[in-house]
Amino acid sequence: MSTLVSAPPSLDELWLPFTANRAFKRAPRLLVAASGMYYTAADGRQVLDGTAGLWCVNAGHCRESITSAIREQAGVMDYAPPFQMGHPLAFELAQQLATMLPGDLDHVFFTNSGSEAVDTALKIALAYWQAKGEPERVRFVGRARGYHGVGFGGVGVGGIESNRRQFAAQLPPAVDHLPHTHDLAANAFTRGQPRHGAQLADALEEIVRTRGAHTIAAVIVEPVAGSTGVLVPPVGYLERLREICDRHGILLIFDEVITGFGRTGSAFGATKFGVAPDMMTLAKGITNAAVPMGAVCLRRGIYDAIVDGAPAGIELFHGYTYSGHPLAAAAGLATLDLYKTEGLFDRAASLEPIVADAVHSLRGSPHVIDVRNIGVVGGIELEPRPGAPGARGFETFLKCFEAGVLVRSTGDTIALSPPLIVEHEQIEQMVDAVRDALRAVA
Ligand code: PXG
Ligand code: PLP
Repeated sequence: MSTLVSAPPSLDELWLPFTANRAFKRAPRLLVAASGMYYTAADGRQVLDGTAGLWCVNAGHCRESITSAIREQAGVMDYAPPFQMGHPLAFELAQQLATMLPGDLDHVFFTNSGSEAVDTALKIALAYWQAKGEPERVRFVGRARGYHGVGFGGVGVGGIESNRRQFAAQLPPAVDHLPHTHDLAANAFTRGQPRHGAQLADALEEIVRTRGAHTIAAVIVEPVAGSTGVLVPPVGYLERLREICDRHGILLIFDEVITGFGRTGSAFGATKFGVAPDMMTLAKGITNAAVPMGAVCLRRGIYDAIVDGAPAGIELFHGYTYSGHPLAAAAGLATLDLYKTEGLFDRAASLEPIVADAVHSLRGSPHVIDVRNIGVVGGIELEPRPGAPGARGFETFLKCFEAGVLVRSTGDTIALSPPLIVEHEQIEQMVDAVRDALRAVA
């Protein structure tokens, strides 16, 4: 096999995120190029991308229109300060986004990641209630197994214990968590939305009773929980959350960092499930991951309350050096254009039954205790190996990578979330790789 790029001189200095660094450095997996549906590994092998990178390369890799937009902008203006200054592309991208957003979301605050978008949305919620004259609304409600990135705010509202444990002493204290909606006994092997579990939203009523609605600023949930193992919302669940939030005047934030930009077979999770949030966090697919970017989208009323409610001067004491970075804005505009011209969200919708058939064909394979799907997402949950949770999932990921298919393991769930340009045969190839791997792992 030809080596495209010489191995890096040393693996020692770099500390990889969310990685078992010692094991990785003993047996590194390096990617050196990408195009369309494929990565090229350092040993020259082509690897079919079953995960769109990390749920983010929704239009496929190295798309020419995005690449050239970035290249062009890099030669025109590399950077402009976003504090007390601006540049046209950021405004243009906000405006383009606003035309796509569901409900009455029509204002946009740019960040550089999903984590920053989440922390920003939480701060906006606090600022909003202060502006509205209800400064005692400071509590947040998240959900067990929720993932909202790695900022202190996002970990605080997040519900993944392993992400919280090391930092528990300093996490925001005024947070309650709803129960998660995963119910194997009632819903295993459901295609699409599970039938049972809408009533789990009623836990919010219980939190309201305990804490008082007047203390709760916002509820934040992922429409479909991705990182935690592909948890699709039960029929009626999001509607009920919306209704309870409305009844008590609580802001509802959808974290659409994964579900945004076609992943569920619709532009957003909000449009897929027909439930409009008050704020939405985006990242990943906003630039097809070619330049880091995130965003908070919100109703005009929230923006107006904070901006009009403030005395002259700065209204929100928050922002990033790279908010609305010119290269990210250029990439974002080219990306939204590509989604539109290629009809990728409609394509995702038409792929949903094909993905569903493919992943549900794994029912009956060794270790499989559940299969879940929505849009261009499949989740295959494995029975954990006794005493070694996550090991079977991770070994399945390794076997698939050896076989030339990139899948993601999160605990003992295998997640498939390919770019929305995926062909039918490639979906089969991914599922076959998982099937073969499951026969091989102990
Ligand atoms: N919210 C949600 C719902 C996410 O899925 C973030 C916030 C944080 O975004 P940043 O850009 O700060 O990473 C995410 C990120 C996985 C995986 O394999 C998922 C994410 C990131 C890395 C891996 O499930 N989601
Ligand atoms: N730390 C220091 C010392 C800084 O000066 C800044 C920004 O000016 C930051 C952190 C925040 O960096 P960013 O705006 O890229 O999030």
